[in-house]
Amino acid sequence: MGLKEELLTLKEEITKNLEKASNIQTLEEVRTQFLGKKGRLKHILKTLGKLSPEERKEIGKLANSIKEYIEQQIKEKENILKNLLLQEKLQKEKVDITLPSFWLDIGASHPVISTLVEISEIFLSMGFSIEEGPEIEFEEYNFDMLNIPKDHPARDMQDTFFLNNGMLLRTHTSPVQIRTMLKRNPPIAMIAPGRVYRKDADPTHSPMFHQIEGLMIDKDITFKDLKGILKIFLENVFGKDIPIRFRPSYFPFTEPSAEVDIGCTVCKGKGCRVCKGTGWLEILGCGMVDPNVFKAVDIDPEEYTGFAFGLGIERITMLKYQIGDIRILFENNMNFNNQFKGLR
Ligand code: FA5
Repeated sequence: MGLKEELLTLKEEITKNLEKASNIQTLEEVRTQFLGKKGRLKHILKTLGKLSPEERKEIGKLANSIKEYIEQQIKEKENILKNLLLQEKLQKEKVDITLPSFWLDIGASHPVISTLVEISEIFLSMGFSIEEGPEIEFEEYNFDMLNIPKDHPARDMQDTFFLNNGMLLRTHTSPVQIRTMLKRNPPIAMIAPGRVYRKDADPTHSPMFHQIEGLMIDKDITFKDLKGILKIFLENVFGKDIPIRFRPSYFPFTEPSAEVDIGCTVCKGKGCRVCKGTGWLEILGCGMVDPNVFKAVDIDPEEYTGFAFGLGIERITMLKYQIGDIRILFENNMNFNNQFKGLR
């Protein structure tokens, strides 16, 4: 057989083999078998040297066109096979979007946090800003500058966790009053929500709880402003008809001081176990900023007046949802927590 016939047979053979190739692997085999370094075409071309120049030209041309043709065929087949493979993969990985999905448990805010956010939003809407202070606090800010000097009996009102370095876990959010007044000049209208700590543990007292502090200072702030702001706040949380009363009290950092009670949310004022038969529930402490506190932060008490208040968030949460024991708020019992899903 002459070289020309050999080439044409080779072309035919390859075409047949290509038709048969059913996957990328066999296609690769065909490629190396015919076009590779040791392939059949290379082998034939090696014998070209024995031919006359005219023949060599003609056969060379033919060999080249066959090579191009084969390469073209392999490429096309490769595309077809790759496409088939892709179709197969798509088919295998088909997602049935009509299948019912598994249930994703969506989280929710803890009731104490939703109360904290709710209260903060009420004060934000009245133009108060939010301030923050550290939970590890200087004794000076937690007590001294709030007009509670060392050895003053008022220090015993709040059983304190002291740290080895002389600092303490803040017993209330009132030191944020001091921090804010040191940082900014009046007028001031701020609230400070946060965690506080006391050596205290019973059904209504927890060693860690949350408070919100409030402070408003300007040139003509009076007790009337305090009453008005607290009334708006309490009506927003407990409803328009909630009875509110101010009872004289004592805090070293306010003068005069008051405690605010609301009509018992459980018995509606008739008297029950929760309000200990009085029909009233204590909800927060407040008063006009004591001139001694102003002096400690270098604000002139002749020029400025102000009010402050502090409330326990757990207490309000318990009254809002009629929870009898504070400890359940911190037990992470999902049966309890799940009842508050979707509240906010
Ligand atoms: C204070 O802490 C004052 N700093 C509040 C204040 C601020 C008065 C500004 C005047 C001006 P008192 O110790 O009463 O006050 O605490 C305030 C509220 O925190 C209480 O009404 C109560 O709701 C809550 N509370 C106190 N101790 C605990 C506790 N151990 N667990 C949960 N809540 C508590």
